[in-house]
Amino acid sequence: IGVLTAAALVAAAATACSDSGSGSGGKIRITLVQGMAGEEFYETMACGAKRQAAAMGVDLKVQGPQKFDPTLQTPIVNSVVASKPDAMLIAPTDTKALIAPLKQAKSAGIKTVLVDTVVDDPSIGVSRISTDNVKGGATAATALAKQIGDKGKVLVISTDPGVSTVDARIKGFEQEIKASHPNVKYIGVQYSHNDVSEASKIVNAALAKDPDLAGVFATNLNSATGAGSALQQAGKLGKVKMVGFDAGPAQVKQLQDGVVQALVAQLPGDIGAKGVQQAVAAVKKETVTPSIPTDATVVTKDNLSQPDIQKILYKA
Ligand code: T6T
Repeated sequence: IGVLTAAALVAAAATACSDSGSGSGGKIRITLVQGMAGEEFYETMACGAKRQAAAMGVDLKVQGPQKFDPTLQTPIVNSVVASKPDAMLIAPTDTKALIAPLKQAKSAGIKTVLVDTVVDDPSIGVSRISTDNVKGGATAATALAKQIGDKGKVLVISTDPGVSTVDARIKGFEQEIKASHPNVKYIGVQYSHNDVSEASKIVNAALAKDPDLAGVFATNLNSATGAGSALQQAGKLGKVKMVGFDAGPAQVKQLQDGVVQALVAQLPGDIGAKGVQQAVAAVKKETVTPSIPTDATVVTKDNLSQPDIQKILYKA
């Protein structure tokens, strides 16, 4: 069995991110509903899920809204429910708005695994797989405090309230600053609606209001892209330090260019792969793990070239 499994994994790796969704013929059918299509975190997650699905002989489809928006994600969930897969992996875009559609999925007998984000209803999701985002936010706070010499004003740029992951990162960040960095002043969070140019505008306005701003924590990819470009355009590189969550190609470039000093990289590919494993276990009525934490790693200019770090950077 060991030899067969290894061979299957090699074959799966060779298929990289190709779809395993053709001709289901008796296979277990799973759909992954991303938080947003075409975004590096969720595309890397899809890659991990596809590889695992190929290795397990599962039929996997991937869908996602064009924006990280519950009003766009809900109709996708409804149509997935109508297509009656055996299981669904989903990153819900809002802790409340997605409860009703996911209850429909449950009533239809579809096993649901929450990947990355969650909803405010513990009865939803046979398994929940994500980074420990509170801890990740605290890690970001420690890294930013170090960069600013443990003193000065810090601002957080997030997406929208009601997104479980980024809310948890803000919580962890705030708790850590308050608990261990008395000379760092947390001046609050502002929301960009996950829009790059909105994140830029917020940082520009913050620089005008607080010219002595010392640091910025950007809680996800688009927040970091926008915040970083505002700092760059304002000529604040090196003066205002930044830590970002996630490690897409734009963030890695920002790190190389000195726009951002540290990234907290998640393991979206692992989240996707583990999601498929849990979904298959649920469908087969095998043991399911209700909660699976995945790792987060701090990436800096100093460790960027290490092979173990290169391996975890998100795919373009
Ligand atoms: O940070 C990830 C994800 O964990 C979060 O839930 C939403 O934003 C990202 O997809 C990155 O943009």
